[in-house]
Amino acid sequence: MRQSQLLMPTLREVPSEAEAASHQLMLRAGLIRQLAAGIYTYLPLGRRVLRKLEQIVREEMDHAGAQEVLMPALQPAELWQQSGRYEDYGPELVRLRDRHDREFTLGPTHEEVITALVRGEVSSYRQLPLTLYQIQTKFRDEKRPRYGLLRGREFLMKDAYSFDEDWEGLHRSYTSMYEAYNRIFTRCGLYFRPVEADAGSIGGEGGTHEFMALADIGEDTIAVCTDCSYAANLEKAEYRIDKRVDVISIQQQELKRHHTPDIKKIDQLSEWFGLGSNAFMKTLIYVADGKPVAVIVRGDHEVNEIKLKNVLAAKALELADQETTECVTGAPLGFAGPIGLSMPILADYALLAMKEGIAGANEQDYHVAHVIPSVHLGNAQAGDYRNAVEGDGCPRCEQGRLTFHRGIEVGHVFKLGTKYSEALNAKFLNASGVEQPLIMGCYGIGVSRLLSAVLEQHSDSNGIIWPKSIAPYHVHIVPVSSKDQVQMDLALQLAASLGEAGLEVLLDDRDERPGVKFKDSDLIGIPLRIVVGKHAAEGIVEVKPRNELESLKLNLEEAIAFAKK
Ligand code: 9G3
Repeated sequence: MRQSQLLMPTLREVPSEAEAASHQLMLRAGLIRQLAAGIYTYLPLGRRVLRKLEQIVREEMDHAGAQEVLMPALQPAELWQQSGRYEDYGPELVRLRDRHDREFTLGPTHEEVITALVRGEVSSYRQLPLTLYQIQTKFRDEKRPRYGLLRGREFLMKDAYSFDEDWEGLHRSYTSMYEAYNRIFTRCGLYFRPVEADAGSIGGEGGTHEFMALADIGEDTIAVCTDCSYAANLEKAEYRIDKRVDVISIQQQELKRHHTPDIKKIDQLSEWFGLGSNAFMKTLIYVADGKPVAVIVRGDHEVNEIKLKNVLAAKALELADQETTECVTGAPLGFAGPIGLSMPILADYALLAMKEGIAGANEQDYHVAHVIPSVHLGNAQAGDYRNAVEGDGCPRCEQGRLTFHRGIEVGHVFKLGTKYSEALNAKFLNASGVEQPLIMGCYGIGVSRLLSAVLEQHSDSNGIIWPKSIAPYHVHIVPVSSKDQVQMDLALQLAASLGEAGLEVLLDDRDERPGVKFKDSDLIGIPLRIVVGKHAAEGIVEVKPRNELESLKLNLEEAIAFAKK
């Protein structure tokens, strides 16, 4: 490809609106341009990379026995009403009306559509197992689209759906997809970890894993064991419940009220009492499906609202506002405590392991000391309601400790069970002639997000360093002077030979100063650069891999051999 003809508008400056490194690189290297917030056009270079990512996904899906389909983006609202999800989503679900005023959604995902399709085509166990997938544009009207393709409102997803006659079959389909995901992300040159995750809104009965690309910009936090293979999204991460009781320095005595004027936060309390944050009991009032509930964790821990929501099996869960808190505890925020509450009390294991602690007195400007869990919290529902913290013991092995990493979720696999097949009446006749609901799994990869994740991990101060498997071109031929006929002839000869060898070549035939050419070459990150300069007359070129500092002086056939290798 001649670069003088390629639409690749590189930018010298870093665009101010781009915060993430990958977003800056995609704009500067001319891979994408924004049409509207969270909505992008892929320019030729970006499209070439996206197509290679799709191709890797396609090859591994086909290798795993999945069959490719393509479903519509426009989905009748009736399907979402049948699955009961139409009301579950707010403004994030794009809704529209057609010319006959019938309601549709622009699909954020396709459980309903694929289940309705299979309902009509599969009726016997002989047709199972069946896994169908598509690579298609999804619409989710994110409140705060950001970081370029990392969180867009229109994005490319590979979504697959498996159908089995029983849970053993689902386990096999799930395992097959899980292994395919490991191959896909490895082939893309991504540093990633599969982690145990929370099923979230999609529901489903049996387990789910997320594939996390390790990157500081990642919105997710994952807990990884130092010793064993345990890894989990912080939303779900467990830890070894130590039996030891945390002894704090104050002796056991009767409850003692302390006047704590306007002292509400743990750090204020810690200073006021001269004790560590783990000496306090933090009481938070939530409203779960309209009912107040008190959650108590140790002062140095945070409530994990996903765990809380799962334990309560609540559809709606939010922190009580000031007014509600005052109404149900008798005190404003910051003075709530476990003693004297007339609502369910959920106490975290680590809090119950405290010998005693200081808690709010349910009275403005007062706290109470010497609260003893075994004495004052006997009626509390013990559980795991907190986020793991770094250094917690691993829940799976004896010695390991949890370390935290930031991650970008690039894949998510779910065991759905019968949630959608029952809601949409997708059944089959089993071997005994009995009608059963199909057992489903669903499996997603954010293909456009994957492009960003790769860029977060593969760049240096000069620009992109593409993994060879997904680079837009394999070789970048850069004649130092496009006006020099000797150089151009050699460059064109080299381009032709490499093209015949099946390599994808970009030739910088622009009439630009060498410095500009080399800066652009580093920026767009094609794996191998071949400079045709002053030694062209002797047939010598300079070959330099993008991720190495030194270049090699080689003759033409050596350069071609090097490029092929
Ligand atoms: C919606 C909206 C946003 C959503 C969903 C539905 C996420 C929704 C979860 C999934 C689960 C899996 C198949 C591929 C893998 C992921 N955001 N999810 O269901 F209406 Cl607005 O999409 N779907």
